[in-house]
Amino acid sequence: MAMLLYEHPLSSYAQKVKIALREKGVAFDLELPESFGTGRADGPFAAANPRAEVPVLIDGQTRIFESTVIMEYIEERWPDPPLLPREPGARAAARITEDVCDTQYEAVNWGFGEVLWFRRATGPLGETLRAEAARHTTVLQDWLGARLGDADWFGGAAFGWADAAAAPLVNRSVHYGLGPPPGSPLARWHQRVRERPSVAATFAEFEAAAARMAAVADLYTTGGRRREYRDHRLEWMVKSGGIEVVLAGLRDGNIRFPWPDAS
Ligand SMILES: N[C@@H](CCC(=O)N[C@@H](CS)C(=O)NCC(=O)O)C(=O)O
Repeated sequence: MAMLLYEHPLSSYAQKVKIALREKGVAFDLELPESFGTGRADGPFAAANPRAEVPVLIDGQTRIFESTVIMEYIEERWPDPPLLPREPGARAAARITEDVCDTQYEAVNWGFGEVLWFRRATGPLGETLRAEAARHTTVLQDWLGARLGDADWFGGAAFGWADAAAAPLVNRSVHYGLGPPPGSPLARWHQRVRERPSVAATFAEFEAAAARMAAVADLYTTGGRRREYRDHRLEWMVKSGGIEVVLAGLRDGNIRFPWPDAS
């Protein structure tokens, strides 16, 4: 039986995992959980991940959540072709790039989406949050660009772990009009990475879902679903001046905090 990946095509964490599976040539089915975005504790998705977050990988009896843990599992279960380099220092460097992408960078993209797609803030506050996201994006892209240097890939000569982790983040910035300066090493890397079949397929799913976003965005602000405010995302919203957004979401009942929930 093929493996199942619970995912959302817009999730950078899910995209990272799909790129890894496709690089390995492993077959898998995709499913957007019916309860996604509700935090509901019923159904097979929540049974596999009490945090009710995607991605979740189901491989027979093995059920794994947390995208980095899933990446480790994929690398260990299908070692060829390897995504992590061999040398310990290079492996650590790849993991650091992934960690910053998963935490600080993802939070900035998420915050921009809260304003653009979910209209959590309009007027001056909306402008402030967009400006902060743009400023932080530049800082993070400069950091990534310095790590890339003149190499083709983050690990040097071969595509690998850090490329899979960074691709969804930089691509989303490009989608938002916040891409790296044209002609810069990071912009050239983005051109290169999007050509890889594993990445091209994953980005095509992202684009299709992004085009549908305007139609479904209201679900998240009318209380039909409760968007999760967690960790670096919540921190980004507060430090960027958006505590009002958090308070409004709590008042209107359309945000939630991570499991175990207060309610
Ligand atoms: N640390 C987790 C984060 C996963 C995560 O936050 N996923 C988001 C989608 S990008 C999610 O499922 N959120 C659930 C919700 O908003 O209800 C990982 O790396 O897998």
